[in-house]
Amino acid sequence: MSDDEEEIILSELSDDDLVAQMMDDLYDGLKEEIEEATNILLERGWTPYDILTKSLVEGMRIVGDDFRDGILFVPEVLLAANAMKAGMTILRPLLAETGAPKLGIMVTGTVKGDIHDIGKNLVGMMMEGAGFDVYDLGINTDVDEFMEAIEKYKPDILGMSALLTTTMPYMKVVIDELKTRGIRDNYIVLVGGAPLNEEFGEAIGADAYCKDAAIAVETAKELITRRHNQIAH
Ligand code: B12
Repeated sequence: MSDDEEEIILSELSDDDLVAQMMDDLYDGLKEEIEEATNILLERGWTPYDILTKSLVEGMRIVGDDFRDGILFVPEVLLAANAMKAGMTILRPLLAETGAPKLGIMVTGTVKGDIHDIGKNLVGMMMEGAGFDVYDLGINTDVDEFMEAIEKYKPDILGMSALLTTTMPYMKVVIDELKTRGIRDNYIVLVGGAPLNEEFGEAIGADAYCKDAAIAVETAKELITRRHNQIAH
């Protein structure tokens, strides 16, 4: 830092300036600053959800645009992702703490060949907050791992994430295996990830494509209720 450059004291910034600063800090991969700012916003009464969506997710969107445009490269994006995860680590227990009644069980994973996990983790956090038990199989999950987890955890919902156009077809491999085993209809299959869309979800035989974590929660609740009603009749 040069002498004439003032050190920024995060706690002295207004909410708007702090959120703008968080986006800069996320862009620069400054993990500690993201942690500090996340805690400051919490102290100021922000909800974990608002902090997630208005600063962290929005910040990552900007990183994504510049990655796409060749302004940022993998090492920088990795640092940004780590900073984002640090913020998410603080928010996760708070989101899960809502005391919502238990709604069901979800098994989730990023499909084989794909190591992107921020979106999947975010969906998992929000689902936990809404009252689901979430078993996360992590990244690079193959069809056998999905099948084993389904047998073990007996979920209501199977969630799959893919961020690459080259890995999204693998979701169909998993759904086809469920069909082969004759158990497809035992599960609600939700899929998500930036390159997907509704048509793709339909084409591979998923129950729903969800654009973001909030929609994932809404859709999960709706489909679970519908399923319970069907069973009751
Ligand atoms: C961060 C990032 C990385 C990080 C990942 C770190 C991590 N731990 O996840 C690193 C640097 C490792 C990385 C690596 C690569 N990446 Co990358 N990466 C991104 C970036 C910038 C952001 C993704 C992200 O986290 N977004 C924030 C989260 C919150 O959003 P989200 O993932 O979309 O999730 C939301 C929804 O989609 C949905 N959702 C997601 N999953 C699920 C699951 C379910 C069940 C449901 C219901 C909903 C849901 O809800 C989420 C929350 O709201 C994207 C750009 C973009 N526009 O997506 C590129 C991007 C995905 N990467 C890309 C590429 C090319 C790569 C690499 C191949 C680069 C390389 N040359 O090595 C490698 C791939 C490695 C591999 N085999 O997977 C491309 C993909 C292009 C394509 N068409 O396939 C993108 C689009 C960038 C670009 N425009 O070029 N990447």
